[in-house]
Amino acid sequence: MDDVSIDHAHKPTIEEFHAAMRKHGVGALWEAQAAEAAHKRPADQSLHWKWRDLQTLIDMTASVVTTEEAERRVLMLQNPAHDHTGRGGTATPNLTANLQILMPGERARPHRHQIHALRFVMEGSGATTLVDGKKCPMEPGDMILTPAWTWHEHVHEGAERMIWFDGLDAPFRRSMDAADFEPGPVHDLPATAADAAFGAIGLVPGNTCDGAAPAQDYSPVFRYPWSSARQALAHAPAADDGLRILRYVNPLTGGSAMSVIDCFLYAAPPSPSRPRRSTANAVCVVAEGSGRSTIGDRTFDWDKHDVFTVPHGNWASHSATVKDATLFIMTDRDLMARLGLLRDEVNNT
Ligand code: GTQ
Repeated sequence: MDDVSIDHAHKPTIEEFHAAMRKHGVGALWEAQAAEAAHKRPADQSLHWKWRDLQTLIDMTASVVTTEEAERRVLMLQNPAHDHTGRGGTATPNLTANLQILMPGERARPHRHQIHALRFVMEGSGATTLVDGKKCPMEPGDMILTPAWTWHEHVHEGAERMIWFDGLDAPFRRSMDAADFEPGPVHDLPATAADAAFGAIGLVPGNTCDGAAPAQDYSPVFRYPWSSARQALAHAPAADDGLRILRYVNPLTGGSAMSVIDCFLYAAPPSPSRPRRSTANAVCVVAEGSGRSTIGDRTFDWDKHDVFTVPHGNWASHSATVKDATLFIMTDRDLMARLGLLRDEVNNT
């Protein structure tokens, strides 16, 4: 049978082919591959924000804008390589790393979003984060969850300027077009269990022991106090390279404290830890002390409150230059694990 739709006598020019493809919303894979190769950027490298430099900006921020004007006074740590939305880039492909500043007497009004967030307190005392109505005091080193669709607000009735690290899975949620937002006022507060009900080692409240799966994909505990975390870290067993690790978990499941975002504390050993690498991405906040890291082909020294990234695929090794050098590490390991994309390697040579 003759194919009447094709004029075999006329050989289309490449321009005609491109025009026809454009008209019908079609592209040619071999041309896209060539274009992609030309745009290929080098593997993501570690970025390092020194606290000294951040402090200068924090000082300026607190003078130029109020929480009334800014709603939330937040500075974003940016890697322009991950700018897919015109916002200037995010620290890692799936997770943002921000700093939030709250002055005495200020408050950040309640809202909720389909984005998981966490706070790691860096400086100051006396503020409270309310998470679905639960009061979470904010003391240095405390880690506080504000899981997706929980109402959260920050209130500061203390006397010192507060600075905390904000980690959010916003880039991932935005790439899925699933980052809904609702401003306050707060309504329909769900029932929550007091964090204190989980305060005994190895015990959880009874209504979750009847075999029913937890309804939420996040921990019912919202505040992980520094005072107990650092004590536990001091007693944690060391790996053969001296590294001691704690993981922030959901006590009902033993898994990641929230879906997507999986957090750890590392006590860095005196000599460099074995290089590890992963398909997951990490942001490190220096919680205590000073040390040195080699990430990919970069080696740098860090001090308290510095922030640096360990982009996926980079070999990373850490050492302490003073005793008790501790890193708070936020990763997208749970996202990668859920998708079957998590691969870890340790260099044992
Ligand atoms: O505290 O709710 O760093 O909504 C970015 C967006 C913090 C917050 C950020 C937010 C918040």
